[in-house]
Amino acid sequence: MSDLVQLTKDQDVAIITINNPPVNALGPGVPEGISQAVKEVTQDESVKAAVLMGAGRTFVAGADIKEFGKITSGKTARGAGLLPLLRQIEDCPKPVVMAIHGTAFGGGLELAMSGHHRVGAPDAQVGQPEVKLGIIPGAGGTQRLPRLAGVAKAVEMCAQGNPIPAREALDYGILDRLIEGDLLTGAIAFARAVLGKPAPKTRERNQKLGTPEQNAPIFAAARELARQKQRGMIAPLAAIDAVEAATRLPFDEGCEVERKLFNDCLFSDQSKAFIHVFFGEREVAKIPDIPKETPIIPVNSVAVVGAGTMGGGIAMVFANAGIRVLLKDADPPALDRGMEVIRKNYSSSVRRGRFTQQFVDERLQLIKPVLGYDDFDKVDMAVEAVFEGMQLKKEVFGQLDRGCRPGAILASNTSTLSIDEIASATARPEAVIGTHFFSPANVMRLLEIVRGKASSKAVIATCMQLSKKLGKVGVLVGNCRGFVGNRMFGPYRREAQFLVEEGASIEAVDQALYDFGMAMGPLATGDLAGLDVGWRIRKEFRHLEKPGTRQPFAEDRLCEMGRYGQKTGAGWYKYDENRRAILDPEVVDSLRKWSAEAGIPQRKISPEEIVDRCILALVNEGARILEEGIAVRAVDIDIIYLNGYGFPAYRGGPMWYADTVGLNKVRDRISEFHRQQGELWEPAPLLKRLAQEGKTFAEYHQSQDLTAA
Ligand code: T1G
Repeated sequence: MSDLVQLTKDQDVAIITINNPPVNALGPGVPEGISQAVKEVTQDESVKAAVLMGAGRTFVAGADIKEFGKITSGKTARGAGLLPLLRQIEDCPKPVVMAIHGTAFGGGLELAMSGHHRVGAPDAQVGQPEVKLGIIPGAGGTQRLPRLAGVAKAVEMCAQGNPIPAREALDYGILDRLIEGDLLTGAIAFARAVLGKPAPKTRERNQKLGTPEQNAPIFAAARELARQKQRGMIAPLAAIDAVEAATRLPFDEGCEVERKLFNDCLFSDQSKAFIHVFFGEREVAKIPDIPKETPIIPVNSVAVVGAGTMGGGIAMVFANAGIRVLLKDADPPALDRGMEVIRKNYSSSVRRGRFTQQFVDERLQLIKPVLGYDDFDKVDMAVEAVFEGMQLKKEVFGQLDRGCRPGAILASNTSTLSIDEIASATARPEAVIGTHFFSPANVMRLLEIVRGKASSKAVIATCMQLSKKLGKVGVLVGNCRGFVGNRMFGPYRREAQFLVEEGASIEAVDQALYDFGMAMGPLATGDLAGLDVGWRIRKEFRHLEKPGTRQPFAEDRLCEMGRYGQKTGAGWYKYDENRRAILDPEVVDSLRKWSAEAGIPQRKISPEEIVDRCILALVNEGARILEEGIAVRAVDIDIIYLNGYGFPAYRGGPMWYADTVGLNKVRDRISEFHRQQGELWEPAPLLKRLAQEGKTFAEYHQSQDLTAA
């Protein structure tokens, strides 16, 4: 037996144990080991039944995702896949009981469903998350799951890709029993209890497949939901087609339909992008010059300075992670308002079923409103979240320097200002770091962790690890104006304004980017965030603008009219009481007038140009950020844009998208804009170099570390 799969016995029950850490993925050698073990179980007359389980922390969490790249690049042929193995298990003349703990996901659940029975630990989960990788179950999952759980549950699990807990799996018939206590002991007892009884083959269990009349509305609703919630994605619709085939065709033919749909998805750009994102979200946690064994500073209590929208949201983030919070505001009414907003947010989470009332009550207990810095000497970390002005931030950091104990982490939630300048207000710059949360802080997953020149490795490592505990995707970025996300968002929104000033309609600009896959168009996004935010920053940095360089004027004008966006009921659009955007003729007329006054020739602009001007503006700035070492890798920029800016995951992020288009084409298109629009479109040197060398952003790893920025 291979060391990946062990075969032992407990008297007349064989135990097949898969041991492929960390998640028992079905990588090379594992299916072969299982097959060999099942063969020996079949031939060994002293064996009456078998239990199959995973060693370590989980049952099988799926096929080995690393293998897909080898298949799509042609390095390895896909072959027959897991189907023959699953058929061998199902046809075993002795009952095979699957014992599930941890996460039986993807191929793991498909393996489990080929068994005759399934038992699970109460905290186990099962799922077919393949659509989150841009593929569908490829080993009979879309054919066996409806036979065990019924069509509606199967199509939901395969199309949406969310796991379900063991209790629900039991209710739907995916599990036959929950095992309290030792799983293996319980599974062996279960195996003995079914000896002599019929061993059901899942592929022959057709009772739950329903009739075409019953199923038609289920598939129609699933397709409609996929079109809305998974807009632009091909895998969810393919998964629905595969489950539908299970209700219409014999098992083997259904598997053939699944196999073709799986292959179509596997070789799609979308799947390559999703797999890039899967590994990317884990890659960003690895910082080249911060060793894994860097000591972590314990963070069990935090002080948040500023009880506004961001401060309140940040206080909730820490409380939700079970960390005690002092929420400080100098102004009693502001502090009361802040606490009121927190209570309202929590109660709406209870109403939506996201949290239980008990969870919320416990979290509220963790948040203590205070007016001063008195107890700051007891906290492990302070997070400043006051108004975005350097003077005020430096005053606060002076207070933190005096009030916090030695060794405490001093973090700023600034979205654009210099961490180094903020740190200069303290005598401990090594303790200062940026923790840029995205609004609403208690919802958005992205956390930009901004490294100052002096930020210590322990402070950086602690914040990177803390982000996972806070349920955030933490990405380390260098210290420059706007860091990574906002620095790139500037040119993106600048181009959107230019396009409107040149004659594109407001709705055409937003629609083009929405159709590209962005969660929201760039102009509507400005209305959501508040046009005054950018207006204030432009005024603060006006003196840095290069004379003679074209600057957008539309949003400044809208702000001068008091049109800040949703917060004032009007910005680019006007908003009804449900915050629904309505085109405003007043703005359309004003734009025409302003553009005429500015002497900007009006022209018809295609959706393709709109997308290229906005998206390639992101890419060009991203290339500069990469070359300056402000981002560690291209994938870091991608992860920032997927988790903080609504970039479509099925395109992998702006840098991955550019690689998919091809850097030669990207360089040529940017050069074209450079000729038309002037120096703002100067192609980034790194882009030109990689295009010249036939390389991709994904391959690029700069030599210098982040502190060089
Ligand atoms: N293949 C390869 N590596 C994997 C992996 C997988 N399926 N799952 C996890 N890893 C690596 C991961 O990259 C990380 O590596 C380490 O394991 C720990 O993971 C045939 C075709 C199981 C819930 O989509 O959801 O089956 O960074 O940090 O937070 O029809 O991993 O340490 O070097 O995420 O405790 C379907 C994907 C595959 C499950 C554990 N299965 N994995 O979460 O740890 S397609 C999935 C997860 C398929 C079939 C189809 C999570 C987890 P490193 P981690 P975690």
